[in-house]
Amino acid sequence: MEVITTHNSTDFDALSSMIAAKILYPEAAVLLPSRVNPNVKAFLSIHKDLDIFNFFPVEKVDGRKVTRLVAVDVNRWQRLDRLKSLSGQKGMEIHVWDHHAEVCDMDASLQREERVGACTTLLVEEIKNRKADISPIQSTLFLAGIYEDTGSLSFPQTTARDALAVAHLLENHADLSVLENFLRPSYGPRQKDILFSMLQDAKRIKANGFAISICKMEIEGHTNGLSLVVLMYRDILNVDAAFGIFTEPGRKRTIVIARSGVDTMDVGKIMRSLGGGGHPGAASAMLKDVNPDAVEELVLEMVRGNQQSSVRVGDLMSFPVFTVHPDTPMEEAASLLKEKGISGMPVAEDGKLLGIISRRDVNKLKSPSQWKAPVKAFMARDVLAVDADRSVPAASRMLVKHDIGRLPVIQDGKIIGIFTRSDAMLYYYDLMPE
Ligand SMILES: [Mn+2]
Repeated sequence: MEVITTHNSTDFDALSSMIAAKILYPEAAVLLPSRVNPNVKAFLSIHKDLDIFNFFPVEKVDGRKVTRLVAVDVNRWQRLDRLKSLSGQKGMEIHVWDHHAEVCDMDASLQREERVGACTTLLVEEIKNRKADISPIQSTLFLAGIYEDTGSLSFPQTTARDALAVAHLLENHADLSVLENFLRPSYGPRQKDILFSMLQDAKRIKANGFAISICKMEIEGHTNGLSLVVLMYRDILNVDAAFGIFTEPGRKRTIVIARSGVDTMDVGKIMRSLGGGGHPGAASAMLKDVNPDAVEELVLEMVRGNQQSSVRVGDLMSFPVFTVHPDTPMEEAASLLKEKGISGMPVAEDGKLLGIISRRDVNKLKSPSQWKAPVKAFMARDVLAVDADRSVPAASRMLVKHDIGRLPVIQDGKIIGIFTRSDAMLYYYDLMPE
């Protein structure tokens, strides 16, 4: 048995990716997750009599008989509904079609993961390559998938490929007026109440150069359309990013919804570190048994620290820094270099950087009198240094440009640390200390 499935909380891109995958894998059974977004549910309730929406009941799937799993718009086991048990299954082939930034944890033999605006785009491209037919209703659904994930081709992650896929769907008679009715997610009195009470105690916070707002709220029971509410909240407050932390007391669940309007703040990354997922501009996470205050702290911490572009040299430098006084005799400096196993060290007086003395300078010494002479006679005086507030990429560029291994770090005219190549590596490989 072959199966096609997608992520829980199924949106239009996920649904349309499954229906498109069915064209590519005609023998496969399509499994609809149990949680489906409200607009998708509304669409399905009207179209369910159509053959293409003939879903196979998940509970009737005998896991041991699944020979191939086709996962679309998802690449992590934890986001699948009721199929996690398939994860260790021997002899089962996995195909992944996805456009998320998460690292795939499914052991796939075919992996089509590309950074396009919608997963549907990848499948429509393949359908087009194979010259397979698409009915008007399929075209309409696929268009809904691409439009939903790209904000009708307006979100920053939209690519030319999404637009070309849209063109192909319009040629195949996708119906724009049908979309009109289903793409607008539900915003009703309940959503309005939530939005208004969020606005009542709304706070703008400056963090890491971003204006953000985090709103904590208790809500009774499951509520649809919270992502739209957070989006509207962000728009009204006019902040770079907004986070809604909604706790359902009875169900002991906390849902965190994040919306960012600037490409320098990747909320997908932040939500992934909370165990959720999403895109740079729109993401969410579901947490159990957590204190909302702690979640708020965590989000704030990540906004402050996890955004690479804003890590400062002062955050990564090595310190305290070992310096020598300008009057130190060269022989003493030489043995210090040897003892510490370093190739150079800053020369400073009262914290003020005067120069750098290196092994190269030591190697130039000839007469015994030179060994007794002070460091200041031999040190290099034109020393490059970096301000503690500079960004790490800027400091790294200095290391590369001048082909040097270390830069003294200066704050208020005093040397406070040293920024080395290995500090730079730490940053680029995302090995930031927790
Ligand atoms: Mn998607």
